[in-house]
Amino acid sequence: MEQSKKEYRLVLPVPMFHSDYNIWAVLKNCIGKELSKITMPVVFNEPLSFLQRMAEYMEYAHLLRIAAQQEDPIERLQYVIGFAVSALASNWERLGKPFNPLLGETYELEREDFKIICEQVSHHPPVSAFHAESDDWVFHGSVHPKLKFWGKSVEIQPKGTVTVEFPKLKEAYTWNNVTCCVHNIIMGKMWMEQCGNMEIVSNSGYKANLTFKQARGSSKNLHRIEGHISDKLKQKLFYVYGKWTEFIKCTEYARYEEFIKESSSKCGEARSKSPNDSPSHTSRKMLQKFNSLKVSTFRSQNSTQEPNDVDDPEDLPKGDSDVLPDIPNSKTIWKVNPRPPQSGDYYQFTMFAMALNELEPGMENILCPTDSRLRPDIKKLEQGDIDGAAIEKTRLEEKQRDANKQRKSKHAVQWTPRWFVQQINPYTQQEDWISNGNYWKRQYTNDLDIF
Ligand code: CLR
Repeated sequence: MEQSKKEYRLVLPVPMFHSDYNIWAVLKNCIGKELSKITMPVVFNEPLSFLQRMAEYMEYAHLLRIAAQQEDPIERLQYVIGFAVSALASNWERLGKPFNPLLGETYELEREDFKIICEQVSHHPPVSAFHAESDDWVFHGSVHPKLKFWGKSVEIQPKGTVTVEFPKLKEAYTWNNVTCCVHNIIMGKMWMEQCGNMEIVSNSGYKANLTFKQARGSSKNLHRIEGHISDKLKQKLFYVYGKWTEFIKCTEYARYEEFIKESSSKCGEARSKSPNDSPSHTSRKMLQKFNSLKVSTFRSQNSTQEPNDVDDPEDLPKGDSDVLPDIPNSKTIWKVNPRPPQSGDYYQFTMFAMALNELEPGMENILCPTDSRLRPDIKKLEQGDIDGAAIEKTRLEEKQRDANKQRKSKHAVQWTPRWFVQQINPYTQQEDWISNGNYWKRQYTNDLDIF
């Protein structure tokens, strides 16, 4: 055990209040609204700001260190894929709404191997920018969550790109975030999936294409990801597969093709022979498993289950399969940390999330006064004071509205973010928010009073 290892809190001060309010009663008045304009009763909130949710991308930051240590750019890309996918894992079962950050709100997090700073750079539309760094990598980007209502579900598109740079290697990787779908917002049990394509592009010439599959009513594809790594000539080099909730593995593309071919031919052979005793039984079974993951039992890792009590087959993944397919000779790039046992009473938080709002000893004196940890409404919810949180939330929102009104008057100073500037990202050639490098100088003033 390293002695210098800091210890962080393992739970929140009090367990959450389990409400059975119907979210639809609130949401039906919000159709067509921007995410930042949806005001929901605090019982639907989790005691974190969206900026702190951005910091959750960093739970598996060690993968970037491993990536930087690789000599082969293809292996580096594998770990960047691992990092990009792992960044989404904490979203599993997290259905509480984080607090909308106030304009100018910041959040910093320093851990053994990295530090990150996030700032709410725009309120309408809501844009959160972040910049994380360590000795051998930089990770930055911005997120503008766009909401779309689709009847029984809501789709959240996190617009914006993210970039990982390895300055010493002069390499950079950029990708887009996939869409997050929240189902059963009218009735039944809400659940979430991540869907769409993620393209991780590197200036090394290699590229990864990943598909986050939609469950579409069966557990077969629930949370599954599949994709490949290709080179400049579009040759597929590696096959990548897994679940954003659990793990990601890869194997040489040729091996994957071999596996598929072998399994299907053995499958054919087996059909003519006795089905159970043939030597190909195992690989045939594997292929079956691989091609159609069967529903067996609900995953037992956590107390909460994937919904099974809705009556519309469109919205009914029968549960997560607990058997996972495996292709021989695969390399595991990333595996999820198990949720803490008390997670179900604490907003389904991961261990990493539990400590995000912790005011560590000595922090009060150095923290930027706009830090999310100092938000009174979040603090109150964290302490289980729902009414107090609601009052504070309303007060902060009114305060923000007044400040905006003042800025709109002719002679007032216009709003400019303090820690980020809007610039063209050299790797994507698109407008992006880039850190001005000043935050960690820790010269904060009290001129922005948002709480
Ligand atoms: C998913 C990962 C992306 C960034 C991102 C953007 C918006 C987030 C979403 C993530 C997770 C789910 C989320 C959403 C905003 C609101 C929604 C927190 C982090 C919650 C579940 C609230 C749902 C309530 C609706 C029914 C209005 O990279």
